Amino acid sequence: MVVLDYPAWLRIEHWVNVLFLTLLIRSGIEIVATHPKLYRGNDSRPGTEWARFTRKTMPTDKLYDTLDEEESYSSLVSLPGHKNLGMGRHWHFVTVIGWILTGIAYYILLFATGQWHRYLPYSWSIFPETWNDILTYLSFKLPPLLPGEPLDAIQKLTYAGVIFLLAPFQILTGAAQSPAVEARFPWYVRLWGGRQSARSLHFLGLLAFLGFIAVHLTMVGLWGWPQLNALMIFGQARHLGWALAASLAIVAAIVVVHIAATVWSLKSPRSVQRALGFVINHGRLVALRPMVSRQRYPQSALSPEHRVNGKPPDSDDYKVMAVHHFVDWTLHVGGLVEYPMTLTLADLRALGDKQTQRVLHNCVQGWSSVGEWGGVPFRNLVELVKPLPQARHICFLTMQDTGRDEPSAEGAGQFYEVLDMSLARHPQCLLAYEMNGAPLPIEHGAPLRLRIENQVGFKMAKWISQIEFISDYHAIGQGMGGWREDNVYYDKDVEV
Ligand SMILES: Nc1nc2c(c(=O)[nH]1)N[C@H]1C(S)=C(S)[C@@H](COP(=O)(O)O)O[C@H]1N2
Ligand SMILES: [Mo]
Repeated sequence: MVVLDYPAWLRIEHWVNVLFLTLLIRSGIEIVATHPKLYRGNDSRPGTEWARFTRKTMPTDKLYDTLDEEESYSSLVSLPGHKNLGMGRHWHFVTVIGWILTGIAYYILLFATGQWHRYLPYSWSIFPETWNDILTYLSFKLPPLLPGEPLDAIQKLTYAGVIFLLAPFQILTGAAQSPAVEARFPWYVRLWGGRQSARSLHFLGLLAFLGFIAVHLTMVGLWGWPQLNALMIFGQARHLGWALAASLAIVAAIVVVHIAATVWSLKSPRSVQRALGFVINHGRLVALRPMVSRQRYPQSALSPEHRVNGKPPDSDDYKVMAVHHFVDWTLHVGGLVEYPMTLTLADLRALGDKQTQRVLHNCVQGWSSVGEWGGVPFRNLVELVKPLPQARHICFLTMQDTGRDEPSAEGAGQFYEVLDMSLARHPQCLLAYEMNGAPLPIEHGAPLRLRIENQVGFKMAKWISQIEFISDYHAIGQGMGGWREDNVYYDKDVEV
């Protein structure tokens, strides 16, 4: 029989977990704040949310976009707080990489050392015992520990639930929100009841973790804080004073990490974006880039109202073109190509091989809609213009001047996004001029927008007027690979 003591690795894992979980919770709240509404299914139709964490009401008489719905939360609850989705995502993803790695180490050690006996019940009698324990706690008494074990029945079941169910549940519902995973395995999203159901469940998982932490701390208080604390510091219930000092020092260190992460993110978001982005993007390119979109949602899945993000060009040039159904509009395709060209909408249609795709759209903010897009497969255009070997990225330039068109946005200048060449030949990389069987509406990017279905929405530039094949993007804008990367510190490779 294994001795269920507190080996050093278990104690270290415990405190590391406190750090990671608290970082995940705060950064997770930052992500929720950007679209503080929860829905079921795949769709985020305004008014269908089952929960909301905002008092804002949206106008019904004019176009608003989902950025207008964003909430600003305090740094006390969110990392870093104050409408910083880009930073929240960086912290969430970098922490989750650490959390998963320590989790794997924890599982291995648990089973290698026999410590799993601590959590896995030996007999069905644990359930009636758990019920008795609940009654005992309710009468303000402490129930008996399981014979020869450090925990009572309900504690054992709760820890088992958190370690073997809740933690994997959060990872699985998190993965179900990755556009690359959704695009490659649509059945996996269905398994959770849809993209928004997965997001809602992920949020409920957060609440479960908060509940667990509250009960855990209460229990430690009830059963004897000094002794249990010493077990988690020294592995034995002695040197209680030193143990207290040590645990206070650890908690202080964790608080310092939180404060440092918050201040760093608020003061110098660009350097956080570069440093954490380096780690995250490498992980992503390995794990998620190979996932190619294969979505074919049925007609019946189409969202009755596809949400909008970004405000259309507010220039007379654009408006005049819109009146004439964009017959005057031209698309310039050039840069590092053998055959630069200028195409009209009619030319694009005449390219033939029109493709339609019914797909799930994921906004980085968390909302989603299902739409049908029709247009030219991007690879057809690639074959036509023949990129030179030096071409490594594609820059999509738009007619949107954000300073003029979206004055409330942080940042100004022409909206552009850069895509890696590796995505250019994806079967569902599309230059769309139609939506749901009709010409592309203005708010969705008329006359032409990009669809790249394994990525997050903001990569899919709307109102395109120019496409450039380039070797390097660092000289464009602020050099981060897109307008949103430049101005709101989003991550560049967004398979998640
Ligand atoms: N030019 C331009 N393209 C853009 C945006 C924008 O603000 N400007 N917003 C992006 C974001 S954040 C999303 S989620 C999608 C939204 O597409 P939709 O409005 O058709 O749903 O467009 C993307 N393309
Ligand atoms: Mo978005």
